[in-house]
Amino acid sequence: MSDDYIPSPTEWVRKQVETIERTGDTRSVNIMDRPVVMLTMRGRKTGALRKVPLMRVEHDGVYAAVASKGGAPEHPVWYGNLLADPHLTLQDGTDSWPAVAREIDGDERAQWWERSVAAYPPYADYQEKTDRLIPVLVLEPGEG
Ligand code: F42
Repeated sequence: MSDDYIPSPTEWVRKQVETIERTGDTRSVNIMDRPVVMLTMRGRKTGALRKVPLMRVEHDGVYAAVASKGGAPEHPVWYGNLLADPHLTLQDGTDSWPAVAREIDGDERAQWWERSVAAYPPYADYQEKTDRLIPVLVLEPGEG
C-alpha cells in the first residue's frame, strides 16, 4: 500500500487543502463563512492518500459527508473511494481521528439531509440541479 499523497486536480480545492495543511487547522478556510472538515482516504485504484475538504455537518460527535459535488451529474470520485474502503481520517479544527464511513438511506438519510441543509443551505440547490439522489454518509469515530 502506498503512502504517497496525490493533491486534488481542482485548483481552488488544492489551495484550501494547502492552507489547512500549513495552519494545521480546518478553521483557516471556509465556504460562504461556513466551516469545513477534511477527510483523508485511500484512492480506490491507486491506493494513494487523497485529501478531501467537505462542509462541516456534525451531530453528537458524528459527522456527515454529503457527496454533492456542486450538483454535478456524477458522483464525486471520493464517494467511490469510501465505498471501496470506508476507513478515513477526519479532521475538524486542529483535532483529527480515525473514522468509518457508512452510507445511509431512508429516515436516517432524511434526518441527516435536514442537518446538512441547515449547515450549508446550497445543498438544497445542488439536489435540485441534479437527477441523482445525492449520497449522504455518516462518519462514525473508530477504526471499524
Ligand atoms: N464536495 C462535495 O461533494 N461536498 C462538499 O460538502 C464539499 C465541500 C467543500 C468544501 C471546501 C472545499 O475546498 C471543497 C469542497 N468540496 C465538496 C469539493 C470536494 O473537496 C471535491 O473536490 C469534490 O467533491 C470533487 O471530488 P472528486 O473526488 O470527484 O474530485 C476530483 C476532481 C478528483 O480529485 N479527482 C481525482 C483525479 O485525479 O482526477 C481523483 C482522485 C481519486 O481519488 N482517484 C482514485 C485513486 O485511486 O486514487 C481513483 C478512483 C476512481 O474510481 O477512478
